[in-house]
This record gives sequence, C-alpha cells and structure tokens, in this order.
Amino acid sequence: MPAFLSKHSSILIIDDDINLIRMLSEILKDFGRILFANSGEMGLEVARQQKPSLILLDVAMTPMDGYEVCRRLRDDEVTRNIAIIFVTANTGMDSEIACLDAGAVDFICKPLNPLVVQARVRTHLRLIHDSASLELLAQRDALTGLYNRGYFDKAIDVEFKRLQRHQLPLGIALVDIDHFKNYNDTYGHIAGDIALRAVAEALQLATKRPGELVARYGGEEFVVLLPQVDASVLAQYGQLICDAVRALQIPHQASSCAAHITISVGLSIEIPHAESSPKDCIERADRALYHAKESGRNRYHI
Ligand code: GH3
Ligand code: MG
Ligand code: MG
Ligand code: MG
Repeated sequence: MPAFLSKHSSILIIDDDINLIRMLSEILKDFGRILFANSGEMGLEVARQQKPSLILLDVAMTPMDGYEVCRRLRDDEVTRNIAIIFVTANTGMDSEIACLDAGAVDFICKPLNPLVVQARVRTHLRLIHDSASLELLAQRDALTGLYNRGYFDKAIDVEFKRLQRHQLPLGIALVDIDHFKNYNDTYGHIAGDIALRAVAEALQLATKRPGELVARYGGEEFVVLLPQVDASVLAQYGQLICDAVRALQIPHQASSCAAHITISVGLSIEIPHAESSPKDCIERADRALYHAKESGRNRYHI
C-alpha cells in the first residue's frame, strides 16, 4: 500500500444524509481512518479536534450549507490548511466555479460513482502526502539532518513569545567548532563534512529535554534553544556538549587547544520581556561565544 494511503490518513465526511455517509465510508474504507459528521456545526467541531487529512463536504445542508462550513474552516487557523472536496448534486459550470472559489481543491458530483470518488480522493491524498514531505524537508539542513536556520528563526520567535507570556527563562547555546578552517586545510573538505555531521549528531544526542531544539545556524556553527532552564542547568549543558564533542576523539593536529576537534559555546539566559527580542538573546550568546574563544576555546562561557 502506498504511504499516502495509510492509517495516518484520515478523511472527514460531512453530510446531512446518513445514507451518503454510509456509502462514502464504504467506498473509502481502505483509504484511511474515516470520521463523519451529519451537520456543518458538528463537522467544524470534528475538523478542529481531529485535524483530518481531507474533508468531503456536502454542499446542500441546512441550516449551515457547505460553502459556509468551508468559509469557517478557512477562517480558523487550526483547520485552514485542510484540503476540502465538495460533494454536490448541482452539476454545471457555475457550481463548479463556486466550489473552487470557496477554497475547495476539487469537487465530486452526485450520484456518486465509486471509482471516480476513489480516484479523486487518492489523487488528493497523494498531493497532501507529497507536500507534507516537502515541508519537512524544507525545515532540515541537508548535510547534518538538523533543523536549518529558517526553521530555527521561526521556532525561537514562537518560543520567545510563549515564555514571555508565562514569564519563564529562555536559554540559548551558540556553538562554534574550534579552528575548523585549519581542519579543512589539513584533512580536506570531505573530512570536514564528516566531522560536521559527527558534531551535529553528538549535539543532538546530548540535547534531551522536551522542547529543546538543535539547529545548524550556518557553516560550522550550531544553535540550541533551551526553554525553561535555570543558569546552573544551562552551564551543565554547556559543559556536557563540550565533553560530548571532545569524546568523539576526532583527530585535529592543527588545533592550538587540543589534539582533537573541540567546540566553544556561548550561553545566554533571560526571561523574555517587551523591550527585548530573540535577536538580543542571540547577540548575548554570541558575545559569550567570543569570550569562550578569547579565553582559550574548548569551553563554554555564560
Ligand atoms: P575559530 O576557532 O575562531 O572558530 O576558527 P575557525 O577556523 O573555525 O573559524 P572560521 O570562521 O575562520 O572558519 C570556519 C570554517 O568552517 C571555514 C569554512 O571552510 C568551514 N566550513 C563552513 N561550513 C562548512 C561545511 O559545510 N563543510 C566544511 N567542510 N567546512 C565548512
Ligand atoms: Mg445534503
Ligand atoms: Mg564560525
Ligand atoms: Mg570556528
């Protein structure tokens, strides 16, 4: 069975005709989990709670018709991106245009032809699956598999606002590999890439608390988001990742601070407030990183 037709897909059928719900459930029973609602109001509720992959939406319903349900789904941040296929008895160009203008991805005409229903639903589930895969891919750095800078920038914005609301501290660790230019010059760029991957993996393995996020910030720099830490836990974390990278024992003869690859870490911690921004947190971590480098590398500074 293709990945997009799986137990991970769910299809919500919204129709005021219980016989139609039965029929569609039977036609689509192998396409994923089937959810149903026999009114627009109930459909909105189920869509919000279950976030289905796809909605089959009857046009003619009372008191709330399919167009109104569609509009409300689109207005709600939680349900905005769920694909909708209208099911309509009104054939004709105007009705087709009205369905697509309302924000549906497609429409199916009654009386239902099971093979047509299956073909259309299959097509849309495949598209939904493919775009979800692309979205995941776009969050990642190709070399290390860590989250990339773009994803981190969005995540820190969200986290900063959340912690500001709750008046809880946000910790940042900025990590930079020591003398990495020398490493490339000595061992070559391909060995450099392998070392970068190993450091990335060590950082990921050492970063275990829920809500923490490791990203490649650029080049040979990494950044870690550490929500709700206190200064002593943050300092322990700084030491832990320095030790973890040293323990990889990747030889680095051209380093001035050790015979192996090491990192320097800048740490910052603050309770977000109205006059500060994520950028300030990063800048503070960057200044701490500068101090870690200046005072000999292979260490953290807070
Ligand atoms: P410092 O201890 O002061 O950080 O010295 P450094 O040599 O690490 O600092 P610098 O910023 O001068 O050099 C960073 C090097 O990282 C230069 C660049 O060639 C290397 N680098 C950045 N991205 C990659 C990458 O994707 N692969 C490899 N192999 N090297 C990279
Ligand atoms: Mg109806
Ligand atoms: Mg650097
Ligand atoms: Mg460096």
